[in-house]
Amino acid sequence: MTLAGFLGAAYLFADSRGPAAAPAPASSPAAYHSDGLADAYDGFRAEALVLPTRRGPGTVSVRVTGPTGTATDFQHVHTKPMHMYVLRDDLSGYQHLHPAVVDGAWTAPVTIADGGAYRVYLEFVPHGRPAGADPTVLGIPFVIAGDTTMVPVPAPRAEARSGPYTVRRLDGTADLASGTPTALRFQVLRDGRPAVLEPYLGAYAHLSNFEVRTQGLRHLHPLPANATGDAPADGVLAFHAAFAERGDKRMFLQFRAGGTVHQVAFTVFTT
Ligand SMILES: [Cu+2]
Repeated sequence: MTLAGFLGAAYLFADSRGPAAAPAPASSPAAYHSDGLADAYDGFRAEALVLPTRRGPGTVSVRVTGPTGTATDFQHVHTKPMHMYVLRDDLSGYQHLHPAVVDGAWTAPVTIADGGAYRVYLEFVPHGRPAGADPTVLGIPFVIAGDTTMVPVPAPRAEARSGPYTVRRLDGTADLASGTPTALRFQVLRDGRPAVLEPYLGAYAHLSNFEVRTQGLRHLHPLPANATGDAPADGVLAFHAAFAERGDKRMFLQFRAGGTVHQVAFTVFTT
């Protein structure tokens, strides 16, 4: 399905706050964005060789083919040629993996804790695209049989915690406007003071944003904290955000501090 087709279809569904009022903004012809809801996009196709089938330790192995055949190398973005995510359809169980190429397929160990319907997302920027271009995101669903404890998507909250760190969304639980570029800012605190952030995968923060209704992925680009590339002294991580769709988003934010990678999640509604 094309992106335009997908967006049009998505508007047929009601969300928790009633029908959508405005059409989606037209996507730029220069954008390469895709959302992981299809296994093929823009000449690239993902074919699963191995997917988890039961709870516990398993393997994901996916072959990607492109215009010139099997694709085993991409531009390095945040120091990696491929970013892989695993998520259940209730937006729980988020995992961020970095697969290695084994026998021509992107392969990573993964542990699945509970039954249910999952999706693996493959995010990459093919060679030849301009620097900073949007990634291609392909996705493949898989099912883990057995009991499933569904987790409701949490309501918007202004704070989340990981270990000794508190992350505050600086505009609290405010709704955002879809179709309007904006900035999302989070401040990482420890004992009430700005945390000392450490680079992780070549940046100070990584944020994956999923549409709750569809599970479509959009990786948000961090805004530079300052001209020097030093860690932000105020502990603030800022992201450029421009959402096409109305509805709840679930955002997974990763940062590194105290020698450990931390992960928190926020729910944000866009009107
Ligand atoms: Cu990654």
